[in-house]
Amino acid sequence: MVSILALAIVLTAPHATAQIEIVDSITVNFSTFQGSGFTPTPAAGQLNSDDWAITGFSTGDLAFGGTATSGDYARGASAGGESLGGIYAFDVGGSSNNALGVQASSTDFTPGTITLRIRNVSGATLDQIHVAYEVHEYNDGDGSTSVTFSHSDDDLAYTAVPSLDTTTTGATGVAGWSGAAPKSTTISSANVPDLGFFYLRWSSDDVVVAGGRDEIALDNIEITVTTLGTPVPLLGSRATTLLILALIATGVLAWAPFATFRYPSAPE
Ligand SMILES: [Ca+2]
Ligand SMILES: [Ca+2]
Ligand SMILES: [Ca+2]
Repeated sequence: MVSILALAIVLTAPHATAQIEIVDSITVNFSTFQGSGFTPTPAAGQLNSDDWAITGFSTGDLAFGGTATSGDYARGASAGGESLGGIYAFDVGGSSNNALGVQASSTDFTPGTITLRIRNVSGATLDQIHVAYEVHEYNDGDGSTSVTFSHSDDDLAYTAVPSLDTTTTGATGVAGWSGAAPKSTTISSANVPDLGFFYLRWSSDDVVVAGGRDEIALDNIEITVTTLGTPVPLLGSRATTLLILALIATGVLAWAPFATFRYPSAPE
């Protein structure tokens, strides 16, 4: 179905940046990520640094819009079972099911953060933001690692969501990926103005240091937002308005009192 609101947004939203634009539901599944680094103009296998900022690696921090295409930031694609610290495109199972993954080390990501920046171009103020994601673990070391979530509207003050905290298994188990641990939360009263940013952050650190660190990976990040405010007015003649209302009533068109983000930049 066609969303009238989505159409209005497509027609009116500014497109000044390569960042997340608004149309409909989004799932970031890293299907084309190959662990080849981060730039604001990503090539195949890279992620867009306009969307991602990372701290905690010995190579140095990655700010939004920065470039990091070597060392810790570009460990490539892997099935897991690594020990060299850095960011990988881990195949966590299924058919080429890559995820955004980290192998931590004593100097990498202990602690560290991965932050995803989204931009509201809905034309309205965001009310609720629903976030769902998967945490995967590869328990190839006796250590255990935390993965926690927080969010911010200014990239300075972050609000933790302790109910989403997770920790990888301690004693080494059977080699392989654990399967997804699904997490989700709804951020109420987000109050992000039109053209404002919002930040989703995953943090990690050692919980137990013993005989090697597990790999962790994020996948299938779903973001859905609800906007406050006035519906988009129906434009045109009375006849046109009545036609649109009729199409809505019959289900041909959907009046969407919400809007969601998508990624326009293909590498994600
Ligand atoms: Ca994936
Ligand atoms: Ca472990
Ligand atoms: Ca490992």
